[in-house]
Formats: sequence, structure tokens, C-alpha cells
Amino acid sequence: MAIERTLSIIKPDAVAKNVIGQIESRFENAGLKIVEMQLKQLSKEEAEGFYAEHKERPFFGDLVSFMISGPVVVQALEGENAILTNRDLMGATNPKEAAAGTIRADFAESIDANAVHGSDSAASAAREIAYFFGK
Ligand code: IDP
Repeated sequence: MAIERTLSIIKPDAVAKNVIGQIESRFENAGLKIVEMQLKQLSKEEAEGFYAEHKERPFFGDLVSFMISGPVVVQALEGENAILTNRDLMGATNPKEAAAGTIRADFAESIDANAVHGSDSAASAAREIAYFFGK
């Protein structure tokens, strides 16, 4: 398996719940290393640009408002098969459908406040890491 990097965001709901450490422990226990990390308040423009692929979706406005409702942790995780490993740890987009023991099952309330983001492909990971951290 290849060593990959993926972009992870701990979203405002999880930061507000004070579970940053618990979520990071799951990444660390799965062998993922935090190689870039920043606690930051996204601007509206940053959140819109990050989610540009969803701009025609009906939930886009609510998604952007949610992502700027408080600070987030933006980070790059590195490890074997990091993209899929992170997606498996996160669980399904809708926490009601997320498998038991996943981050979203344990910490998320709803499909729009769902605790974490993780890149869904190698191309997305490269674009998203560059978006926040440059090359
Ligand atoms: P993902 O975060 O699991 O990759 P995407 O389909 O890429 O899911 O959607 C991006 C984000 O947009 C989701 O994490 C969620 O916060 C939000 N979202 C997706 N679908 C809906 C919806 O039907 N209603 C409200 N928010 C949604």
C-alpha cells in the first residue's frame, strides 16, 4: 500500500463539543500522522472556495454558513492508504447511517453538522491540501 496524504477538517460542531483530542486519537491509533495542522476561523470566501464543487446543490448556503459558524481544525494526515483509512474512520456522510464506532456515529448530530471532512480521492486530497497549505 502506498503512503498517502489526505485533507481532514474537524468541523465547528466537533470543535464546539470539545472533542478535538478524541478525534485526533482515532487518527493516531489508526497509524495516521498529523503532518500539517491549523486551528482557524474560515472566511466565507474560503469555505465557498473549498466546497465549490457543491455550489449548485440546494444545501450549499447552509453548508457554508455552518463551516464559518466557529473555528475548525484543518489538517493533513499521512499514512498507508490515508484517504480510505480516514473515510473509514469518519463513517457515512449522514451520521444516522454511519457504522457504529465511527467518528460521525459517535460525535455528529446531523447530515449538515457531521463533525469531520475527509478527502474522497487522491485528486481531491492534492487539491484540498494545496488549497489550505500550498504545495
Ligand atoms: P462527505 O463530507 O461525506 O464527503 P459530500 O457529499 O462531499 O459528503 O458533502 C459535503 C458536505 O455537505 C457533507 O459533509 C455535509 O456536511 C453536507 N451535505 C451533504 N449532503 C447534504 C444534504 O443532503 N443536506 C445537508 N448537508 C449536506
